[in-house]
Amino acid sequence: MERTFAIIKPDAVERKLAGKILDRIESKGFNIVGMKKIKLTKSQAEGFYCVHKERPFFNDLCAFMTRSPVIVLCLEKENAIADWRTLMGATNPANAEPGTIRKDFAINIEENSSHGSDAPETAAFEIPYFFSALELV
Ligand code: 3AN
Repeated sequence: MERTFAIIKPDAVERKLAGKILDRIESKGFNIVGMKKIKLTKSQAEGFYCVHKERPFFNDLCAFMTRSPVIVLCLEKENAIADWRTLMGATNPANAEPGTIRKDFAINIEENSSHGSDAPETAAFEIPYFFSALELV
């Protein structure tokens, strides 16, 4: 079994798409081992996205991620990291496969409805950034 970290981003929570996204997650066989709704502070968003701090979209991305609540998740299944990225689709919804979350729900490359760890090392940073061991059940 593998664990990954996921976010239902502000654009999706605002449009009340959380239930539809959670339904897709459970329908694909993921166990939700951690879940909470939080409103990120600026410093929390900047710390989470620190790998992108030199990118031109960094400030806009942090402003977007802090404008309203998100739902953070720890998901578990075999091959969870790759399978969650497949279910999300490409970063830019214009390039996402039909039937993916980003194709169906995302607004644009920034407001793209969901986040997922891209590698085991990323998941190992991102999961404990938001969850204590006691919150993963
Ligand atoms: P992914 O979320 O698919 O792993 P990353 O890690 O490259 O993509 O980017 C992190 C987040 O930064 C994306 N989910 C998206 O919200 C935003 N982002 C990425 N590339 C751009 C871009 N060219 N312009 C605006 N925002 C972007």
